[in-house]
Amino acid sequence: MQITHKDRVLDLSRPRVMGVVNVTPDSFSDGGRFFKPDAARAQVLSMLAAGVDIIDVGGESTRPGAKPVSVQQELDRVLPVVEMVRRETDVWVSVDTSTPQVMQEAAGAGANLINDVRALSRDGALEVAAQLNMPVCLMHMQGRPVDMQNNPQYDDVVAQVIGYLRERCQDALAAGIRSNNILVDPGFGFGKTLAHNLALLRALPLLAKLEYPVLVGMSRKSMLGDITGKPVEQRQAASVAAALMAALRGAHIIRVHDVAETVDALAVLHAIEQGMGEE
Ligand code: 7PJ
Repeated sequence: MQITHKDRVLDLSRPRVMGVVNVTPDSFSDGGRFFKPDAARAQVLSMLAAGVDIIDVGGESTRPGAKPVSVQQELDRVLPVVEMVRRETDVWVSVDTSTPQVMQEAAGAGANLINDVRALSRDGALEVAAQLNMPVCLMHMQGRPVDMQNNPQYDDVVAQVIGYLRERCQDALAAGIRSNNILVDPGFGFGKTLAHNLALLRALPLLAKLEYPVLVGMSRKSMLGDITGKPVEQRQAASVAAALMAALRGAHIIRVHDVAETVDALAVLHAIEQGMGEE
């Protein structure tokens, strides 16, 4: 499996690491540390040195209760970072947005992938993504960020999440998005209890049967706090464990904050599975 954009190819025959660069003042796990362009730049360069495969730039916080952001604000946050990464590196750049205008302008600034937690549900998003002809990640969310964690309920979380993603993939194809440009994501923590998240993690092999690359993001999320009892700044080990378990169950791209630790863990997994150091 692979994804391509223009002359870039990302081989997904082994799990790849997407590094989170939040350009928001209120994102829960970074607390806005990377809002300043210089800080974002340092963050990107250190992720690159650690072996990151994709840099994910986001200008809207989707944390429960986060303030809505205007299109102009999102552009002002995201574009300088996309431009900087493109100017200084050759790495894949993803833009974490649901806003068609941001998709379009980020693509113009050199982004290679659209990562939409709303699965291209905003007006015009499907059309813009189709016209840009770039890879798009379609994520499942129940409810909206403001209220999604108020008592989320499912009859069968696995069937409903996979069913939703299958429908969004069909809508994307109908809008003219090419099948080899589609990725899917169960949306850990987006309108889900711990039990829902764990059921989805166990069921990743079923999601992989849709035959689209699977992206997952559990890094530092409250599901890991629920399990370990630890605050967000002490969830690195739990995040790495979750990344490995997702990789073992067929995830192709793992979205993380702690790139160096995740790259090492995946290297160990790869060595075990491929054999390494044998005569
Ligand atoms: C995800 C994301 C995720 C994808 C965020 C956070 C919240 N994009 N953007 N999947 N989460 N595709 O990083 O904790 O799980 S923002």
